[in-house]
Amino acid sequence: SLGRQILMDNLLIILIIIAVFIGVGMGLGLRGVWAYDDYKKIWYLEFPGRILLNMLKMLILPLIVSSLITGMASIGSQATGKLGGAAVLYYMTTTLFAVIIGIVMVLTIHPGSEDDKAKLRQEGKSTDAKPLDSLLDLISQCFPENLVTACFERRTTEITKEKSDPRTNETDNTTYTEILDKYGLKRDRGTNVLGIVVFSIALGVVINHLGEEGLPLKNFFKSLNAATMILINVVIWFTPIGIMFLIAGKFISTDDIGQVLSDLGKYMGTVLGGLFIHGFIVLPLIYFVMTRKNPGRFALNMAKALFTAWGTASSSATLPLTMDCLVNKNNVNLNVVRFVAPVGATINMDGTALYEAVACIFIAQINGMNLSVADVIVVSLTATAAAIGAAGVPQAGLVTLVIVLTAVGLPTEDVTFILSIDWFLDRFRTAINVWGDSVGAGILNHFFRDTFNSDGGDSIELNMEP
Ligand code: DAS
Repeated sequence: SLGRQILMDNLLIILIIIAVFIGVGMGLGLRGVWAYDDYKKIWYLEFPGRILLNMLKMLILPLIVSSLITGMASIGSQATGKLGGAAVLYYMTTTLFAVIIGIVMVLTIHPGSEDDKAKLRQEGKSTDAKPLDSLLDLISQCFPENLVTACFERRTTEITKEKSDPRTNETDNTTYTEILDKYGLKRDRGTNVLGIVVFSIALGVVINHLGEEGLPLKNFFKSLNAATMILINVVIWFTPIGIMFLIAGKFISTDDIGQVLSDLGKYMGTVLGGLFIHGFIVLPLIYFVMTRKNPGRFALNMAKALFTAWGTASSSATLPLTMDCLVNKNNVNLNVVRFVAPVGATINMDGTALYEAVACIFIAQINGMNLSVADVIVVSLTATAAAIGAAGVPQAGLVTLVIVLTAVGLPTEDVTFILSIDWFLDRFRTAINVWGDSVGAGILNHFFRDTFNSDGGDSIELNMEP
């Protein structure tokens, strides 16, 4: 049955890759027949894809909670602290590398010029969101006031802009949400994953400390984790069909691809080039230097997750596949995966950070604005923060880009210029986000696997240290 298992595993990845190609082909083919704004037809076509997304999202909550609690309850708090510290160090350095690559690329290629602005011009008035408020928003998300509502709602502090007009003395109280609404961007109102992650880690650590008394809880979440994993194994088989229809729908509903390519081709090239360098050179190099293992093999084993990330444009929805590939194909220690993958999918977004830096400087270029060295530093720091704050859902990065633009005083309505192509870039940056999480798990596994046992914590003695 091992041979059959190997065949089944490869069968799925083959099906996913075929689905991606059929989806693109079907979309391009139907473009000639259907109008791009025939939303009703496209809605029907995308239906299987939406069901896939629903099923994956449905599993996220039990998966994250049970994985984190089981992981934390099994590995002891000292080890947890070390693993957590190392993980954060990895997330921060790689995200910053990504941002630096993006900035170097966009400054050398210089994809934007002032003429572009005339070409892309649209109506709109400038409004700001305060960077400090969005940082506070990030922190308050970590501590949801109500755990139950946090499971289905991302309650956020309203970010207001108070700019009084000296002539009329009127205060403009535009909220962050209003700014987003105005440009047709939807703030993610889904699960507050960050809050759930923080709570689960805390609960898991405490369960570990409780020892004997914590055992029923530990067993409960362990069994929930096992059951969720089985459900995931069933849902995963629906991935090829879902992805195929999602992609086809997207390729039809995009208006004038040729026009977008000629207006934004250089910008797209810059983002894709940066993502390529980060994903194909920097991350593999870091992996090799740290582990002395073959990054190509490691990447091939992640293929299912990477293609799903490309197909769904959501690193949260991809999480079940990411964990599956890490544990079952790359043999990463289950307890390392249980901690690193959910946290990585929530806060570690190399692709998004790179993209935000490029997009922000591109917008500066089309506005004819020369950014000072200080501005560039502000861009890199806020792009990193904005990527951490972005949820793992489609186009979240475009939403948090508003924060980066505000930080250097660029008109936030200019996000509309790059809106038309964002769905496409989103797929690539999501794949890089997932790849970054995976490489992180692989590296941390190299250093920590002996600390943790590989069978989910059974043979580890309950840790009673203070
Ligand atoms: N699509 C996102 C992700 O899931 C984030 C983004 O929009 O950049 O990783």
